Amino acid sequence: MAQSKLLDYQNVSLKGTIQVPGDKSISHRSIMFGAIAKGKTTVSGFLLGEDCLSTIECFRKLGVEIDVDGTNVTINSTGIDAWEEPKEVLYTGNSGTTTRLMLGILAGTNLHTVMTGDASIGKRPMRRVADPLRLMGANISGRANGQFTPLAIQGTQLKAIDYSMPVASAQVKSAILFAGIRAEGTTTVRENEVSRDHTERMLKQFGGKLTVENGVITIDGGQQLNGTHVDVPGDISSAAFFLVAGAIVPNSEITLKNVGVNPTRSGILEVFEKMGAKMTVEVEDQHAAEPTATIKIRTSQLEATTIEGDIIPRLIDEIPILALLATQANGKTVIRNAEELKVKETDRIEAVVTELKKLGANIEATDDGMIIEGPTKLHGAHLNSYGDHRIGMMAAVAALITDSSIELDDAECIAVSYPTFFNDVSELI
Ligand code: SPQ
Repeated sequence: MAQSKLLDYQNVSLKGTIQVPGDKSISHRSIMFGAIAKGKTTVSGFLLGEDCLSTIECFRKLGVEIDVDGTNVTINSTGIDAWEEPKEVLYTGNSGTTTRLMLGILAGTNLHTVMTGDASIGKRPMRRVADPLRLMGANISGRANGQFTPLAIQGTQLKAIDYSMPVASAQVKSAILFAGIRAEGTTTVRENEVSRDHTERMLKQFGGKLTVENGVITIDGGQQLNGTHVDVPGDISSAAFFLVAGAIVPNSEITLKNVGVNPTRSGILEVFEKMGAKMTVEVEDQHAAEPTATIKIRTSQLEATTIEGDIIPRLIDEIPILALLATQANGKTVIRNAEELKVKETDRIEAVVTELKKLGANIEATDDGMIIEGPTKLHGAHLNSYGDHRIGMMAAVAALITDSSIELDDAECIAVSYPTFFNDVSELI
């Protein structure tokens, strides 16, 4: 039975410097590429969140040697053809990224594998990945014709496809690109809206080739990848909670170091600018595989805004915390075109609206987003995380500005992406 956590932070201000943990998306991919490549891969700044540890466990079951020493990880692999057929089910925990990307990887092996995850994963749609992979010749079966886990994959020789993405999803795109590495011919993926491009960037780090032009990605099959070093930057999706906290908690001034600011992820910074946040972004190395920055944020007077269109995939995971931010902004904030939120760890439109209403926020759900009218003084309440790390952290940041404490059910789920979250909160108080 999940325990509740009392979040009692009255009259606090936040001051100081922190470095948020490694990027979740990049950490997953470092293990996947390291396991596919031949030779030794070293990773620094790896995220020790539950999701990324699930990825490591899956590859260990495939016979890949992976050593974890703090946030340094070493992968020794003799390449994908040397993986062993696992005797056990591969358990992907709460991680959509692990489940979907591994589907693309496993489809082109010569192995039979079965994958399953937790209750939340069991409800998340998998046909968005299984269907294009089937067009490549993949053998995938599962509940509701492959829509839900458990999924069984009989690996086979895949063939290239030309695929136009029906939704903006880095997971779908990445699964097809991973499959494309093993397929016969040249695979093309067409994106209408740009989604995070960590897979494309990292493939090149491992010596692979692909082209990206006007939203069209092409990759040749039969490529051999070689082990390398991956430096994982801090996760902007984790930094987002402290960016919002710094902007809405009175008398605060926070510095966040080494935050990944890949333009396909940094939509939140554009929203902060539009809302008038007192923020500076100092980019460290624009030409690194993944650019990083030091971001400073101070308590700010905020104006409402509209968040819609092609910025949505570049800040999709930040919408729960942006909704909290909007409760403190002057005017009506409208979030549109974000229906993808309904198929995350939980229905994040419903969860955000229900929980922020309990605190007294003026917020309504729409079909593809929400409308928030601010500013409102928030009060304490008993909240639910729904087992979703991002809802849990939104509740914890809200507790920094409520007039009395918040009791949060299932706060442990925060360890999925940010196991040291409460230490960092304490560090700044
Ligand atoms: O891995 P998971 O559970 O899907 O994690 C989430 C998150 O909030 O951490 C989504 F719930 O992030 C996804 C993100 O929303 C991670 C991701 C990736 O690493 O490729 C891509 C996005 O999902 P999608 O469905 O848009 O491709």
